[in-house]
Amino acid sequence: MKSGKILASMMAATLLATAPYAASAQADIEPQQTQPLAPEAQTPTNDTSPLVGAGERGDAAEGSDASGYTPLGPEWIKGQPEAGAFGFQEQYSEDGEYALWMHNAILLPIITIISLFVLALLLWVIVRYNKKSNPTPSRTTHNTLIEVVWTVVPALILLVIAVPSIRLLASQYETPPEDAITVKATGYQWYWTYSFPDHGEFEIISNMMPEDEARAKGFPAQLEADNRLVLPVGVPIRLQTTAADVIHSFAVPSLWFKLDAVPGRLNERMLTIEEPGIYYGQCSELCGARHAYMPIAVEALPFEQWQQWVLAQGGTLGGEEATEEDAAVEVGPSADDIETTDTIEEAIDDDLETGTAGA
Ligand SMILES: [Cu+2]
Repeated sequence: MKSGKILASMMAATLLATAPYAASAQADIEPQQTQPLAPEAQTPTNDTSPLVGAGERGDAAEGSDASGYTPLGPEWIKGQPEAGAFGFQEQYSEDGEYALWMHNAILLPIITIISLFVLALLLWVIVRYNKKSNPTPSRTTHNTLIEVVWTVVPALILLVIAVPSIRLLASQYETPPEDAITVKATGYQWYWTYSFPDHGEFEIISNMMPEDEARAKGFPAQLEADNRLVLPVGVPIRLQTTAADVIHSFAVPSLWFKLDAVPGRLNERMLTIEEPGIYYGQCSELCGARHAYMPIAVEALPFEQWQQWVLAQGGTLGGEEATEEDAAVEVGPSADDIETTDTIEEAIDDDLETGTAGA
């Protein structure tokens, strides 16, 4: 009777242990092709890429004709949940690939071996040492060798897990280089805005694309956005998150990215996307009635094409230098003024007279 109970609880524990790996697939998404794209399709250019015509998604690409930016079509979808899928989505960032490797090559084998070993031990005890087959049990209480083994072996297993785990943790906290491209994602009830402070401070408002429209265009319903977050491929991105009302969370599974967006606070993580494509995510912090309807659609483009997109949105390519120069002129006396006059106060007075200060 008792052994049956133990067995039942073990089965339950095994089921619980494997449950989190089940992907949260959306029921209404058509299974998409998972095959890697043909080599010529890996780098979309205006000549060879199967791009959607500008007119087909005019809402997502205002002024696309002049700038040459056209949103990528459904054949570029790389990161999205799939119906019936099991495990992680394919990874398109260095951290993601490493984490997936760690999960598949280290964690899963260790978990499997330990589970089978404990199961075998339990079965052995149940069969060999039950009351019927072993009526007079041994009274042994200590065995030094076994005690040393069951202390040292688990410690070594933990060590084997700790090394790649700490490496991954450190890599995820790596500070972006100074020239990384800054993007600020702000969560609202219930949509996202993306602003580019180093590129003219333009802002993209990204709402969920209506489901019928998304289906008609071949995009996954409830995951596609009317305006995507367009990012460059192969360069470090400083992705910052914040929120305007309640806590949201910016999460894109296939880019191994999840960062809470907290009102009054700026969180930051580096992201480098390896391939052009479309990667879907969702708000991952319960934020209210329409929490499920504020998807994240990331479109990764080669650097030059991303620049074209920036220009199409009214942004600038000058980066920080240009904005710093502008700021210097507006805010106060320039370095030249200070050199040719005696004091800073005088320089400010000069500027006030000529109307260049405090503009
Ligand atoms: Cu949210």
